[in-house]
Amino acid sequence: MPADLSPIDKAKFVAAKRAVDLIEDRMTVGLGTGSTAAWMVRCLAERVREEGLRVTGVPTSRRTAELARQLGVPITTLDDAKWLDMTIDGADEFDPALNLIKGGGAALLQEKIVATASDQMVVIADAAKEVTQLGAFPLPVEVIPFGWQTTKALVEEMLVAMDVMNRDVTLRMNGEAPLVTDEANYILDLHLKRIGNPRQLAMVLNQIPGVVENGLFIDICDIVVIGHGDGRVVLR
Ligand code: ABF
Repeated sequence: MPADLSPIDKAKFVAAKRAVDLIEDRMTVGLGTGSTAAWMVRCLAERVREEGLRVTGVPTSRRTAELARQLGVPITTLDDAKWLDMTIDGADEFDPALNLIKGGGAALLQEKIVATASDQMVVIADAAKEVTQLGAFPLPVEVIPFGWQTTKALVEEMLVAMDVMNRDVTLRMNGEAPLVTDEANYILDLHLKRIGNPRQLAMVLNQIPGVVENGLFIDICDIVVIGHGDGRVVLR
């Protein structure tokens, strides 16, 4: 374990390392995005270097692809891989049913496609990501830039129709301009505080014209590897 890690980084590192230990030789593995996933790529690179592990990674963002290249993890595209043995990725929140909120890193679209195209999804998270009910973290929704303000208004109308109490919706910015995702889309963040029915909300959101995908991962995650600041790891 790297020296002088803060408790939060130690939690992320031990979760990432434990998940990487699940990877078997010749696997094709989805490589998630975010700081916890970055620890996973580093641990995977060490197994490739030290053990000669034969693995092919499918990155879920340009920044993960760049990190994997820098560290010598072989990568390919989802189109070439077609199906994966496993995806290891971070999350912003997970609930007792292992439903997730993802997208804080603005990579939710490729993350959800890659995770869905995997036999198994393993989430790696520090303990603070565990919640009893999703929603405290603003729910990211990826929308096309064309008519985004209309799309935002339709999302707000839908929230009213669903009797959602807190329904503040914001366009995610990158400085003075809207943040643009790897797929050249925008992100709306829904500040809902709590989500009573994640499954229903996920379905309804994706019916709205202009919405590409949302950050609710329902029935996709198989295992959560939870890291603690004291170095403990718990699997859910
Ligand atoms: C990514 O990991 C995003 O979906 C999620 O928002 C993020 C969590 O980031 P971190 O690991 O840095 O807390 O997969």
